[in-house]
Amino acid sequence: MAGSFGRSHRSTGQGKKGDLELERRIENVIRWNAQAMVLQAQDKNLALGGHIATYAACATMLEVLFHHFLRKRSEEYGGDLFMFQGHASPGIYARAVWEGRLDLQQIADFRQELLHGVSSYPHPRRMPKFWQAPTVSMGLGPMTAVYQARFYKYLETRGLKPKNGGKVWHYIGDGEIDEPEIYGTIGVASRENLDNLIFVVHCNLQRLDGPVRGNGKIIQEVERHFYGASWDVIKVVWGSEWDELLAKDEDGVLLARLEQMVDGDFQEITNLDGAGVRKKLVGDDQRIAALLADYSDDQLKAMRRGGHDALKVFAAYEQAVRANKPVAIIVKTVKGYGMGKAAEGKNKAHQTKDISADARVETKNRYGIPISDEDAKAAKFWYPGPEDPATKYLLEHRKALGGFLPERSEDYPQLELPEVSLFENNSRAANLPGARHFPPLRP
Ligand SMILES: Cc1ncc(C[n+]2csc(CCOP(=O)(O)OP(=O)(O)O)c2C)c(N)n1
Ligand SMILES: [Mg+2]
Repeated sequence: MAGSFGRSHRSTGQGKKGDLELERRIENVIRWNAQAMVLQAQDKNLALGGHIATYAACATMLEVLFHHFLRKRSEEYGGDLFMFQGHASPGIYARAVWEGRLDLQQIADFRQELLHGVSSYPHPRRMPKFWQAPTVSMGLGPMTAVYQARFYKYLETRGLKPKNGGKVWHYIGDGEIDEPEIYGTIGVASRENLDNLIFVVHCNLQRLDGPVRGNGKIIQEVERHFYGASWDVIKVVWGSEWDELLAKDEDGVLLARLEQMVDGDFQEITNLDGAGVRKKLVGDDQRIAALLADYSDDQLKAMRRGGHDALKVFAAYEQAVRANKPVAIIVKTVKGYGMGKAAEGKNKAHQTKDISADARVETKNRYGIPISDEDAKAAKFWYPGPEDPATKYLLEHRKALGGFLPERSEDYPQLELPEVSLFENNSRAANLPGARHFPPLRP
């Protein structure tokens, strides 16, 4: 779908219009290089591991954020904090190379830090000028995000930070959402009215070793938890292709069928061909058959989930940044989206770290990467040059949002710490009658 869309950052006059075609091209280039990074590490037979399927599923979500929403700190703006599923790091690195912030050798040595390669996950200690916040230990990131958003408010209400905005964006997997720290802390966010906090719950229906629910519906469950905790909830379930079809469904028969289907059914649908999808949707209800009659099998197969549609994702973010409460955006995707038959929607997608030579060539062609088949088999990186419209678009959009992110700055007011002697046992209270004296702590 071509056309332009976009926001004008009404509050600041920043931000640029979107071009769907160019954004798709940019995303494909980043997808290719992210995958190549993991495959090159894999091809060295060093048992380095790495993840392809997670970034493949959330690439569109992240790209819409980078092109249109994630704003860097400036004189006028408090700055956004970017926290995400750390095992999707290859996509962030692949973008940073294009932006000229990392070099090719650093990603060629992904996870080989003794060779100065980039770290596996967001480690601010390992890459102190790059990563803003650590994530990956599942559950700890979201909890930290709640308290970080609260801390920004704390600073603002005490006049220590100007009230000039700044959002905490945190992406959370649907497997991760089961970690008890998350539902244990989201109440803090609504109680403290943290309108600077956005959670994007990435529901690809799979965790490390299989379905998240299978016999239930994770998106409904997550929605109930966040509504119950008084958050705003926005769901991004279907791609634009479904709009017309669902509008025609005046009796709600198709909707009822979709509601009935559990996550295991949706996993199955991802693995069926177009005729199979039709059969599964229709069941024995001829009213649904009639609704689908105008759609070819190929069309049915190509109907996307919401998280793979930049327009739907954009619309959700646009609403979220205007909310006056914490917001959870629940986004449905397919794990391993775009990786082809080897991994897309397969229960083993998370563990897919290698891809056959033929599949590499097939992916390269599908993403429109102009390299030879031989280079594709060797998982070579490829980026457009500086004069390419895609490069210009990517850089201009970041410029309009204040600069590159993630980027960690050491430019902040330093607090002078008191001497350790302050804690010696010589306070007035310690000398009062009746005070208990403890032996000094051993170092
Ligand atoms: C506390 C903890 N336990 C286990 C892991 C290992 N681990 C990394 S990713 C992952 C599965 C993540 O599934 P999900 O949150 O659904 O993310 P997806 O990759 O599907 O987007 C696990 C178990 C971890 N990082 N942290
Ligand atoms: Mg998942």
